[in-house]
This record gives sequence, C-alpha cells and structure tokens, in this order.
Amino acid sequence: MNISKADFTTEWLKEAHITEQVMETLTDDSLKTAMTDQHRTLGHLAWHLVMSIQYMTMLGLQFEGPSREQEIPHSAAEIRDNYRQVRHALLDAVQSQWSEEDLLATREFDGEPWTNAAFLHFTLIHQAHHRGQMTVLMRQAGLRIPEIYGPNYDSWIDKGMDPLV
Ligand code: NI
Repeated sequence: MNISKADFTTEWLKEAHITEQVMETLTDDSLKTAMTDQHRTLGHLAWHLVMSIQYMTMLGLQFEGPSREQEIPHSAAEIRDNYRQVRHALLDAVQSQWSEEDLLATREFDGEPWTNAAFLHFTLIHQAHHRGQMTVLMRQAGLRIPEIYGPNYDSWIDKGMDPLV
C-alpha cells in the first residue's frame, strides 16, 4: 500500500503513542513472560519493536538508534526510552529526508518490488501485530492493559460496567 507522508505522519503519531503507552506499562519482572520456553518473551517482543523501527535505516534513512549487536535490555525503562527515541527519530527522518517521490522508489524485498511507502505501511501493521501479542503476555503477567483502540476489561470495570465478552 502506497501511503503519503501526511498519511504516515497521522497514523504513526497515533500508533506510536499507543505503543508507547503499552511500553510504559511494562515492568522489569514482566519482561520474562512467554507462552512457552520456545516462544519470544515479552521483553524480546518489545525490543523487536524498537529494532524493527531502527532497521528502516536500511532503506537509506539516517537516524540514531540502538545497534544491532546490543543485547535485549533487562530494564523495561530502558526499552521504553529507546522506543520513545527511535519512534520520533523515524518520523523526523521520513519528514526531513524523503520526498513524496522517494516514497515511490522501489527495491526488491523477498523477491517482490516494494516501495518505500509500502515499507512504511508495513511498519505500522507489523507494530500493531506484535503489540497485540504483547498485550496477551502482559495480561498473563498480571499487568493492566492500556486502552488500545477502545475500552477494555479494566476500563469497563472502572466504569462500573459488565465487561463485554
Ligand atoms: Ni516481527
């Protein structure tokens, strides 16, 4: 999907804000939570969202972020701070370094032609996908989930309503 800079900016500001709220809810202890020993931990998923933004530098965008070699932090605050930095850095880089024509530049990815705009769209969808995985693990870890796209169990309880099931 070819989105414009304005579309990306609007969506990214909303989506990254939600992700930041999710990151702010993480605790150090919760980072070890996983479905099984074979699956990614909550900390791993959170760090994956930081790094998948950082990987956009492979498309020629230049911005600061953690190095690929850096180990997954054991501190929820460190993951959150890195996310906060890199989510703003990506948007600044897109706005200042890419023209609308640059968004239509194509490169091969996995045997298919992808525009830079399609990578931006993917970044939005990919983040929502892993954020959904995170909220399940966060519930397992006993954390309260912030509202994502609307009220959830805890917010219904707060309002004295029966949670929808
Ligand atoms: Ni992924």
